[in-house]
Amino acid sequence: MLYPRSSEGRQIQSFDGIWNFRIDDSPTRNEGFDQKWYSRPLSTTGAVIPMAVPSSYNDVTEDKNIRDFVGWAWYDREFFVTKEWQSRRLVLRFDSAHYYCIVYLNGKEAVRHNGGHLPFEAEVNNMINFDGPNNLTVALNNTLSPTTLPPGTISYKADTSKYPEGYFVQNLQMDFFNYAGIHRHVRLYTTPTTYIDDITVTTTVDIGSNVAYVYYDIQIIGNQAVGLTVELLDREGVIIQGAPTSNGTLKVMNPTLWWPYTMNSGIPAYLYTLKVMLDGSVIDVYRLPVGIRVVNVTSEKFLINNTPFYCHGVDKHEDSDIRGKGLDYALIAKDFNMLKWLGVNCFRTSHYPYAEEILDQADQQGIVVIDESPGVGIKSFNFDNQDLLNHHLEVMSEMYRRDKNRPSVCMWSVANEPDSDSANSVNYFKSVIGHTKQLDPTRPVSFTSDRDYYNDKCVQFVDVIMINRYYGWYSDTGHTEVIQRQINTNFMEWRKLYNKPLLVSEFGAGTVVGLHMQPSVAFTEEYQIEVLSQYHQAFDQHIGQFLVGELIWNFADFMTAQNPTRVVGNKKGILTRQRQPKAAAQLVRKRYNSMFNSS
Ligand code: BDP
Repeated sequence: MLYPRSSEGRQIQSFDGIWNFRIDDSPTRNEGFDQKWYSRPLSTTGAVIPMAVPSSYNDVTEDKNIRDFVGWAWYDREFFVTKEWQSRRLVLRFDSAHYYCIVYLNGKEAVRHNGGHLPFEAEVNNMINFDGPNNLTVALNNTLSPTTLPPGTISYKADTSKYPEGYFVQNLQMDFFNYAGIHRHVRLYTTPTTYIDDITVTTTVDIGSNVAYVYYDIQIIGNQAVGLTVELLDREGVIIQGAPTSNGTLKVMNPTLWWPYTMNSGIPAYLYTLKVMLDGSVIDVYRLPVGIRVVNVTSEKFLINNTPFYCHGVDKHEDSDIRGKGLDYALIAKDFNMLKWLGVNCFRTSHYPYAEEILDQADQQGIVVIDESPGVGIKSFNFDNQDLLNHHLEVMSEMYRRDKNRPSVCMWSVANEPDSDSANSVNYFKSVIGHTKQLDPTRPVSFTSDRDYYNDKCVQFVDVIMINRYYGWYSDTGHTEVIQRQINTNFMEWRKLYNKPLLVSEFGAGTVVGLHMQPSVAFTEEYQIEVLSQYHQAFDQHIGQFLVGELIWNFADFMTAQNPTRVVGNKKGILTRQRQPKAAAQLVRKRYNSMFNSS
């Protein structure tokens, strides 16, 4: 699915702004559908409040019922469309809405989508009113169930001596707040009626002879007889290569490769543009950024353009004050500034695919991305659920379709910490990893395991072993002196069984900013420094061998559900939730900046 970009043939209208909003907390929790709230302005159905789009709705108001709401939330707004667009194809696109979403336009269903982190769109020409206002209504349900990703359950509390009638709680199987809302942009965009529907680009590089090949495949919908031209432009807009066919190979002599910004091997993050034109540019034009690079994995190394890449990275979350998981350009810019300040060259989109605007920055700034699906917290009781597996396969297809052309995306992670030691996990992961490899033979595939070398049954399917380890935190709390020994032992044991590179995809310690103690105690800034230093010393013994990276849990503090082990959220950030450094950030900054050019 192509990201909406304006061009000579395409225009965009944004629906970002303040919408009307209400939750359906009626006794049936279904009043909205029973009374057809979508058939009239939401403000005529009862009290509405202003709500920002994009944003999570949870932290925008002072109302606990809204913050903790589980069920259907409703949004609507009015918009107009110029008559000049009458002859164009009109597409309504949601970049993401969490979780299950039904969209109505002027009272009729336009599209529905299952899944909280990926875009969906619909052609809406027949539904638009060009002679007056249009009403756009969204019904959004954030309930996590055994067939959602992440999965969750609802427990009904039947004992009326303890709980009121109909009382229920949502049990999350993941460690982050289940923020809900229209999280990313909503847009109406135009294309011509014969249009470029999809572009797939892969690249290979022959380093020895300094030649690259750009393979492209273009889907056109409409008049297939239309003339098509493809041009590859360099950064200055100079045409490097061209072709008149919808699929083929462009040979690039002396290519400028896409490199992570820390690799001293050329211009960082160089992007070409693939310009696709239908009938000259009279009908449709689309410009796709293209980075020429190749990713390979050997038994010991993670190679970008045949050069070993060591990931000095962090795990992240889409999370901040007030807006929750809502897209915010200031936050994106700040996060990338802090990533660069820390010297980070890689992050994992823990635990769901991030906004396209975030990946744009990774492409443009040369930061490697491990693109993770929302398959977090899959338990043994989930694996036999065929509907969940089908949904997971569908989500991988949607992720691939959205992110396949991004040079920054160098590996797929299909899940985080599943019960990969249970017997029924094997078929599940064989299927999900197999499906992902079939979609994309050009990138390695993995998942993060918190199980061990002796009981994990699914690491056999991955290209790079990713392990999450909390020595000195969840085990031997307070004992940083055992971390190096435990890491070394564990590494060697994985190595004995598998001849694959290893990446530590999580390690860290909870730290409340401003808490100090000498000697250190868990949750103080001193303790976080001690924990990270011990891991660093252990890692240093294996860099250059089979260890291909380290990802600190976490870039910044983030919100979770309320829980006695969480102090207003998870505090393992090396930055606060407001992106200010804790003391450990200085340690990481020093280490990561000293690793430049060697990775
Ligand atoms: C890991 C999870 C991550 C948690 C982290 C923690 O992958 O989502 O936030 O532990 O407990 O197991 O801090």
